Amino acid sequence: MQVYWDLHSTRFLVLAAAVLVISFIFTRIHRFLKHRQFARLHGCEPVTYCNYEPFLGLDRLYHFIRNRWDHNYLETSCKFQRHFNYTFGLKELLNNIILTTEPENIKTILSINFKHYGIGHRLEVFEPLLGRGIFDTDGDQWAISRALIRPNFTRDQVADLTSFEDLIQDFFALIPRDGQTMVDLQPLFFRYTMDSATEFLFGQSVGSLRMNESDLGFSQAFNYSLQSIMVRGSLGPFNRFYRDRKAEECNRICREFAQQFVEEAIHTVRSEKDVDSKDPERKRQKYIFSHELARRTSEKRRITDELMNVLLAGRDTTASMLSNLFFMLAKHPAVWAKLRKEVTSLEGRLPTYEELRGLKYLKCCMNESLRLHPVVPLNDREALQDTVLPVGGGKDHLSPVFIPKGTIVGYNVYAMHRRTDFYGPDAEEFRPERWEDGRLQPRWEYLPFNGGPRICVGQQYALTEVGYVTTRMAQEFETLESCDPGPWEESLTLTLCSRNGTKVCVRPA
Ligand code: HEM
Ligand SMILES: *[C@@H]1O[C@H](CO)[C@@H](O)[C@H](O)[C@H]1NC(C)=O
Ligand SMILES: *[C@@H]1O[C@H](CO)[C@@H](O)[C@H](O)[C@H]1NC(C)=O
Ligand SMILES: *[C@@H]1O[C@H](CO)[C@@H](O)[C@H](O)[C@H]1NC(C)=O
Ligand SMILES: *[C@@H]1O[C@H](CO)[C@@H](O)[C@H](O)[C@H]1NC(C)=O
Ligand SMILES: *[C@@H]1O[C@H](CO)[C@@H](O)[C@H](O)[C@H]1NC(C)=O
Ligand SMILES: CC(=O)N[C@H]1CO[C@H](CO)[C@@H](O)[C@@H]1O
Repeated sequence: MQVYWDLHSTRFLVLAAAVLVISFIFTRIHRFLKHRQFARLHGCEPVTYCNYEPFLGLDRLYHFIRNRWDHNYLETSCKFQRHFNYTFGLKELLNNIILTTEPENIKTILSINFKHYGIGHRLEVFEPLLGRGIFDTDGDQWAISRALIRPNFTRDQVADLTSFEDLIQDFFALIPRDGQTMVDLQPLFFRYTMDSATEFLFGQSVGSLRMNESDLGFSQAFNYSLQSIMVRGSLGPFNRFYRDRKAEECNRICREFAQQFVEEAIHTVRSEKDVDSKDPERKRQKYIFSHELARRTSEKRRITDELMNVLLAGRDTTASMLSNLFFMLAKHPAVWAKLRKEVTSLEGRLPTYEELRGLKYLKCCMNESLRLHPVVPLNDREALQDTVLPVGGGKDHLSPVFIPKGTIVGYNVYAMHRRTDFYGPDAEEFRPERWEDGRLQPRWEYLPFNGGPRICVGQQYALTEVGYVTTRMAQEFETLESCDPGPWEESLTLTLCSRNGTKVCVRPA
């Protein structure tokens, strides 16, 4: 009896296993044929893979880690992109990744076939700090966030320069003026943008420029939370095994800090309603983002999430741009002199929004900074369905490329901004003049703020802030000298900034 049973169950198991294996093979074959048919239909040709070791791609993985370590990851990526004619495949552990620097492909990902791609892989990493909002969700949820936020970045709110000026005074107070003492502007820019962002979003600045470095509570917690996001992001699929208690604590501090302003906003907006009905001619008050959100939803969690999302998207980016720009300005005295000459048109007055927009050379410098050092240098999307990129396949790299569902497609803005076929043989040089007289009118080959439906909502805000700080610096300081003997080096965290900070000496006018 016993023997009969054993035989019977063994037979059953073997049979079950066989069915499983066969169905697995069958689905694989089915998928392969389906893919091949789809690829043929669209005239796709395979891309070149850059790995020598074709199974797990360990050779490339090793090089990437090493380049990160040597702080020349982006520089190396340019050579690589050029060598592989700007579109190629990469095997990384069990994933197939497609990397591209081709404007036509990027336009397809971000605009033409926008719906074929998502950022689902981002949510997992960002959610503990951000919750779910505009920056880390997809599909309908993202569209709702975008509609909630978008209308409130109009000219009127961006054009209010008084809070930028208040902070400039705090900022100037921290800069030694003898022309000899070295100051690192980079941490000051990070404090400046933290103060301006919290003022704009919460209605009250955290005042980090006025504090001693030892009590930058919120800023430090936020800083640590971002670092932890970066570590988790770089672990890929293994990130769920990563536990960082200090980061959890910092996330809690940041969110509770924001929550207190959300309570206040909801309260203010409620009491406003009572007043409003009596006084329809309510005079225009200072613009506060959290109040604007509270007028449109009373869900506290939603407001908190959106505030954290916009803070993350807007703060480090703007500070990084300032530190990259000033690193290069300090290395190019002639450019600084030309900027100073341009702002003399203000005759020492504070600029208005219109006057700021009229400073042409300033705009050239900002464009050039974002070209050479795009603050978001690398980005990616995940294919949500089988789809096609227009170029990069085949021997001539000109055929369409098949992108199966689930593939990560990475695009390299840094390398694209340095392509000599778009920007000429001096593409590696900082030369704002190349933008003068509208000579360059790039489209998808220039992408500091992304493009398509997910284009940066804070672009005008950021350019106004950076333009304002630069103009005021140019009015205030005659000389701006670099105290850094070396060239600019990359520091690649969530954003791209100068590894050695922005060390300068300044002398007042
Ligand atoms: C120099 C400064 C800035 C740069 C270079 C920059 C760049 C970018 C880029 C490249 C994206 C696209 C990210 C992606 O989809 O993967 C983005 C999105 C975004 N940016 Fe900016 N940004 C800057 C400043 C700001 C500021 C100041 C704000 C807000 C006050 C802001 C708010 C946002 C938001 C909310 C998104 C998400 C939009 C969406 O996904 O629909 N950004 N930004
Ligand atoms: C890139 O294109 C050029 C010119 O079309 C060709 O000579 C070269 O072999 C290509 N490189 C690769 C890696 O295929
Ligand atoms: C900052 O520190 C100095 C001495 O280190 C102290 O005199 C000053 O009161 C502190 N300021 C604040 C705002 O804590
Ligand atoms: C934020 O983190 C960076 C990178 O870890 C560190 O260098 C910097 O000093 C930190 N800034 C503050 C204000 O804590
Ligand atoms: C800066 O770049 C933008 C975006 O490509 C372009 O439209 C604008 O004309 C440029 N500004 C100048 C002064 O060249
Ligand atoms: C960074 O700045 C310090 C201080 O000015 C300088 O001694 C050092 O050489 C710089 N490092 C690089 C790589 O330029
Ligand atoms: C100040 C301001 O422009 N607020 C706007 C925010 O968005 C909503 C919805 O479009 C508008 O009604 C507000 O006027």
